[in-house]
Amino acid sequence: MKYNFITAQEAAATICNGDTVGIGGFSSVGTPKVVPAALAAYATQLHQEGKEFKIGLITGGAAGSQVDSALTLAHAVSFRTPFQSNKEMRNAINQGEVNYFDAHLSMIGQDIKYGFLGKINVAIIEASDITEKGEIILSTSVGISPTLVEMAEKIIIELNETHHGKLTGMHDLYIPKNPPYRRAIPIYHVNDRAGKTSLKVNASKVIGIVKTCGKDSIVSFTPTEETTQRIGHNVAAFLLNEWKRGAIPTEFLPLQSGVGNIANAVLGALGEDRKLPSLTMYTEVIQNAVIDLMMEGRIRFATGSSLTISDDHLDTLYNYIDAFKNKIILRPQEITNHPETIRRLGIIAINTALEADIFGNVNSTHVLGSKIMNGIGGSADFSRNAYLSIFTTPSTAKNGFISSIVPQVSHIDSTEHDVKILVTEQGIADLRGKSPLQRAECIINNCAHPDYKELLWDYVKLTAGKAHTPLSLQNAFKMHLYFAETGDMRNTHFQ
Ligand code: 0RQ
Repeated sequence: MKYNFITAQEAAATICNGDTVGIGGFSSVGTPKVVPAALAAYATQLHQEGKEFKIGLITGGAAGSQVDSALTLAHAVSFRTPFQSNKEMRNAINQGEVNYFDAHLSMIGQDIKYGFLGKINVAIIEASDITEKGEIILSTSVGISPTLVEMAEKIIIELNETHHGKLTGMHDLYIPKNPPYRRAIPIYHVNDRAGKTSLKVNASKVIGIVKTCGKDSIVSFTPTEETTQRIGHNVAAFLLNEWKRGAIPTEFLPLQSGVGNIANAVLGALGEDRKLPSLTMYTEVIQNAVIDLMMEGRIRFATGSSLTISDDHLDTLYNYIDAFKNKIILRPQEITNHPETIRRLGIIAINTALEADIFGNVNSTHVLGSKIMNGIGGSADFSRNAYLSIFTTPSTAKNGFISSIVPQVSHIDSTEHDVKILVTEQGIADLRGKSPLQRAECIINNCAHPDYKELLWDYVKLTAGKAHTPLSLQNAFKMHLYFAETGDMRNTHFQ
């Protein structure tokens, strides 16, 4: 081993006020465990001494509370990108303390390499092993770690001994060159490999290695509720029908699914359906349901940027690690989410909306158009380029006081041009080949909650037949305004 061992505190003290720090990991796994906490403590100490200390924080995706909560509570973050799903960070962003820019996850590594985000002063990366040659074997995720290691001026490695010897061979680290030297990405099937299994490091940049042994501590999702299950079954029924009528090839196409209960329910329902062939996944996040379905032989291969699985599922994976190494590849998010591979492989993308409008525009990120929830994540990387782009949402939120189907979304992440299918627990709206008015009719009939159907029809009638898109500028956000004023969208009156 050619690097020095140092403590987390020693590592943190090498980071300076104003530095841009890139932290490895993705979807809260494979993220450094102890240096971010030491950095938060270091920031607090400097603040107590009356010194300024804030960093710019770039990650692959969600980073976990040991990064976002700790650094936010220490008031140590000036800007944040590209994704977070953390209560403290969300509050700090919405209160204006942290400048956040929400970005497509396929593009953040590329933006760093193009120099769009300035210098990366420090990269903090979790490794499961270091090879004889000093190369890094990443741990439970890849994210943007290869790019951070290449571009950062200084590198801190957390060596997580929990994963020692287990994950070697599971990664495929290919990063496209910058234009004009970029070539086609040589991935034609979900299980193709294009790069190396370990990450070469410029040893002179390595500050040192900090030893850790913590697991990622991902909580299992709550058992699925009835609404979630109905959404899952609606998606499965739709896909089964598409497959039966030949609109999806006999061997099926690779799936991408978002994170959370709905994604788990969709996968569960698809896996249960024995009429379908066994499935493959080309996705961002491999979660518990994928491991369960692999054990049952219902998923034959999965590629993603992270193993976002709970401890018991990680134990299962490690118990059968040789078998799983033939069934899983972890790749950089630039590749899992790349438009080229998504379109070439014909991905069926399933993502979640906060709200959708009657034309099929989707808001995944902003409550009432202004308060950030998480971020766009990879949802639009996939929805824009997928073979079939499906968005799911419960038809109502907040005990029915909010309709998730509205006249006009208050913020747009995926546009009507990219959203092909909308699914709620009420039903399925197939938007392909439909005009705006036909979309409105289909979405209200099939997806809106019965409490809101009449209201949405009232809105459509205001301008239907008078323009290409039945939109009333005076009334487009009335449902949002009535919710903000009265706490119930059902009180809305259009004029
Ligand atoms: O509020 O937390 O106070 O209970 O929003 O909603 O129903 O729990 O749904 O956890 O699946 O998150 C779109 C945010 C959905 C997520 C989003 C309130 C609701 C609740 C959360 P509470 P649910 P989920 C690739 C895929 C973007 C990134 C992405 C997301 C809270 O899926 O971040 O797709 N997607 N990544 O009550 C006001 C509405 C609301 C609403 C729900 N219309 N108005 N509040 N809520 N609808 C993977 C990665 O990129 C990593």
